[in-house]
Amino acid sequence: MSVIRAKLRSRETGMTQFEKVSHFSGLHPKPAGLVLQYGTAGFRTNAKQLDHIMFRMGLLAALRSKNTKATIGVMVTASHNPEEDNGVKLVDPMGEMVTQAWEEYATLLANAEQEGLIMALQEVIEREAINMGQEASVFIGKDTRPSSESLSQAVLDGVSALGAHGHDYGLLTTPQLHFMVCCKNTEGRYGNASEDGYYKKLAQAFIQLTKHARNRTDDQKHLLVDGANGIGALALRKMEAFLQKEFQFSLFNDGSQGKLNFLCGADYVKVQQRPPQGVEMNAGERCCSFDGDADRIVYYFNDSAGRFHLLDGDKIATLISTYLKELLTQAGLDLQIAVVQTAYANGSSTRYLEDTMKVAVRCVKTGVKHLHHAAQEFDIGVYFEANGHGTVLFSKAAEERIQRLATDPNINDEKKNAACLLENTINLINQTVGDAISDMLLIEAVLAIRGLTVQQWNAIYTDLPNRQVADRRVIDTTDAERRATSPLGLQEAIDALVKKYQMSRAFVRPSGTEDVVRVYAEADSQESADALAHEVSVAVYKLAGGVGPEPEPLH
Ligand code: 16G
Ligand code: MG
Repeated sequence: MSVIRAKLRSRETGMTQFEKVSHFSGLHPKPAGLVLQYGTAGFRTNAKQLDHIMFRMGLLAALRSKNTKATIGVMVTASHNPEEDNGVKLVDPMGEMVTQAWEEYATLLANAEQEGLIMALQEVIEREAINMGQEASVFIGKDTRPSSESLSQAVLDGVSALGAHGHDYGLLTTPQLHFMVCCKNTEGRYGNASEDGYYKKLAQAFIQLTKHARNRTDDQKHLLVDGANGIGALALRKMEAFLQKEFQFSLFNDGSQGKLNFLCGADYVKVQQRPPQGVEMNAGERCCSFDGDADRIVYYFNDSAGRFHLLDGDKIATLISTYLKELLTQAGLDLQIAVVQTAYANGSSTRYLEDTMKVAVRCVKTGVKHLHHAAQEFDIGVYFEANGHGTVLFSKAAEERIQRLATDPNINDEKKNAACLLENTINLINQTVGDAISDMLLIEAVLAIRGLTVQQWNAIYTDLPNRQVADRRVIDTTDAERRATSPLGLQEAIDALVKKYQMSRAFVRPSGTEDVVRVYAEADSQESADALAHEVSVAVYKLAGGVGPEPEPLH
C-alpha cells in the first residue's frame, strides 16, 4: 500500500519516485557482478568500487529516516584504512550505529544489479511498511580522503532521489556526525547540531571539570597529538579557541604534508607498538594518536631509557572506570558500573578490573555496535576496545539521579563536589559513540583531577606482552570469514599451541574491514607472544588454505 501511495504522490510532479531513483541510479551504476559485504562498521573497500554503494546508502538512509520519522546520518570514511580506501557508516536517530536489522537491507541494496534496484527498494519498503509520503532528513559528513568529496555527492544524490532533505556538513569527524544526529533528534537537549555547538559543549565541560584540579602546571596542560593526517587534526585546531588555553597541544601529522594513516595514527601505534613517525617526543612527555576519522585514541610515552610504553583502550577504560567508581562512592550513589571489552582486551586489564577494582566486566564481539549495546544494560557502562575506540554510557535514570544530587541543597560538600564532577563528566563525554577528542579531554581532566602522571597511570597494571598479526598473504581474501573460523582442526591446533606458553591466550578472526585474517596472541614475555602469534598464523595458513608464501617468524 505504501508503494502505491508513493506513486500517486509523485505523479503530481511528473516523475514517480521510482523513475527518479532509476534515472539517478544510472549516474551511479553498479559494476555488474560486484558483491560487497557489510563489514564490522559498514562497507569499506577501495574507493573506486564505492560510487554506487554511496548512492544506494543515500537511498537507504532516506528510507530509514521515513521509517523512524527522524534524522539519519551518513558518514563517508574508511577510518584507519589506507587513503585509497573509503567506506560508509550509517547513524541511527539517537546517534548510535544503524540497527543490525537494517544491515541486511544495506547488503540487499548494495548488491542488487542495476535492473533489480527498484525491486530491492520495494522489498525494504514493504517489509518495513514504510510510508513513502513521510518527510525525511539525512545529515552527511565526510573525512579528508580525496575520494570523499565525490562519494559524499553520490550519497546526496541518493538522498534527494527519494525526495529527502539532505544536510551536507562537509568535513566532520565521525563522532561529530553522530553528535549532530543526536542533537537534532533530541531537539537540542543533547547540544546544538552544529560544529560550534559540539566544540562549545565539550570545551565548557572540560573547563568546568579542570577547575577541580588544583595547581595545574603548564606541563600538565600540554599534550602531543598525532592527528593521523586526518580530520581529527582539523577539528582539534578549530576547537583550540574554545578551550581558552586550559588545554594546550602540539599537533603533529596534521595533514599538511603526510598521507592519511601512513606510518601514524592510533591503529599504526597500537598494532606496531611503536611511536608514529613525525612526532617529536621527549622522554616522559604525554602523547596521543587519533585514527583517520577520530573515533579512536591511544596514549603513549617514551621513558628516560628510550623505551616505548603504550596506554591503549584497556588502560583508558581502567582509568575512567576507577575515576567514576571513586566519584560514585564519594557521592554515595549506588549505581552499577561495568566495563565492556572484547577478546583483544589484555588479560592483565581484565584481571585488574575484576579482582582489584571489583568492577563487572563483560566480553563481547569486536565492533562498536556490540560494545555499545552491552554497555546500555548498566547504569554506567564503560566500553573500550583495546584499539582505543570507546566511550561511557549513562542510563537516563543514572543521569537523573546525578543531576538531582548535584542540585540537592541538603548534602555535604564532599557529596556535592562529587555530584558536580559527575555532571560535568557526563557533559564532556560523547555518549553516541567513541570520540577521540572527547576521550582525550576526559583523560586529560581525570589525570589532572587525580594528580596522576602518565607514568603513574601506566603503572596501574602491567600489560601482558602481546602481538597482533594481519597478513594479506595468509588467506584467500574472497572467503575469509568462513575459512578462517571453520576449517576442521584449526581451533584444536590453536589450543595445543597456547598450552606450550605461560599465561597465554590466542585467537584468530576474519577482519570485518580488510581482506585479512587477524591473529592475536599474548603470553608472559614478548618473545613468547611473538612466537605464539607466528605459530598460530602458520596453523591458519596451513589449515585455512593460505595464499602466498608461509608467514615468517616475527623479528
Ligand atoms: C571497525 C569498528 C571497530 C573495530 C574494527 C575491527 C566501528 C565503528 N568500528 O573499525 O569497532 O574494532 O572495525 O576491525 O564499529 P577488523 O574487523 O578489521 O579487525
Ligand atoms: Mg575510526
